Amino acid sequence: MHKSRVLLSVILLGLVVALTGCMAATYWPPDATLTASPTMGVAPLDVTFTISAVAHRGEIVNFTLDFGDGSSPASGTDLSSPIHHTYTAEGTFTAKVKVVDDSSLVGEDVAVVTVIPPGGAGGLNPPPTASIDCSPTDLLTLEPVTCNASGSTDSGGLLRPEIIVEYSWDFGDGFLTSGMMAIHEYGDNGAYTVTLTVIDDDGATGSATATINVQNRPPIALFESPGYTVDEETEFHSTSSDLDGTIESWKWDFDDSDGVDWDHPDAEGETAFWTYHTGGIHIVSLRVEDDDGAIATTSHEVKERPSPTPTPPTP
Ligand SMILES: [Ca+2]
Ligand SMILES: [Ca+2]
Ligand SMILES: [Ca+2]
Ligand SMILES: [Ca+2]
Repeated sequence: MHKSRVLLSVILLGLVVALTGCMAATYWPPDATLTASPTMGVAPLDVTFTISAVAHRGEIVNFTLDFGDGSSPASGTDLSSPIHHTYTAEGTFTAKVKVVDDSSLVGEDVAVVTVIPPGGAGGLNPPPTASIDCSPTDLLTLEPVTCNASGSTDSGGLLRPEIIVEYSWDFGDGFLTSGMMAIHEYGDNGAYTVTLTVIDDDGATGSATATINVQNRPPIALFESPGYTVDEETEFHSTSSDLDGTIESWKWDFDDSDGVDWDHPDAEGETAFWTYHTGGIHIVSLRVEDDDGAIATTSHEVKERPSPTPTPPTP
């Protein structure tokens, strides 16, 4: 008898333990889901929160929603209506909802909202990076150099498009232009710094430079050779030119019996005069120097003019 009572007690105890275990297994806190829309935007940012919750036992009796920005939490019993909140300050905020069931068990969820300042201030708009590629970088005056900015990039930052809206160029000689590509010809020699400035859609700027070495273009030596008459003074006129400057000196060699010595020219000046005392073909040389010291020479034959036919005496 005692034995069976003990057995019964053991069985009962076992049932209680099993039942308690089952009840404990159903005593889960409610599942909560918090959704924010939008999750990013420019301040002031209106965000709509929706809460959904499932109670595993009983029902949800209330909720509390902390917006994470120090403002007063929202609370209530109606989970079906969305909750609106305006974030005025920039930053990243973690909103947290707590839902409570009728057994006082709490379910939680969070949603993260990122608020960026208007106008891109505050470091959230990274400035663009300018990339300059000019070719050729060594050239003559009046030859085109092409500069390309297409390697420039803009990192957009949060929610911002990565757009470079303006490319502006300063070629260092007073020539300014815009566009992703720019072409320029320098009118004078020198070492020039080309500056590219890129501007993104938020007004942030980046710049880069390149150095262009422009060489002087030498002059072109030319003169007219009208022919000469023995024992008559003949005028020789230089038609030389310098495309990127001016000609500063003209030296002539007329006497082809003693070679050419530019330290001792036979004449100087744009226009020169010489009298040949012997006929035949003579070699005339002209040496011109531009304002940058570049030199060009030319030589060619001048021929004796045929003797003019004597005018018959008028009767
Ligand atoms: Ca940017
Ligand atoms: Ca020059
Ligand atoms: Ca020149
Ligand atoms: Ca000579």
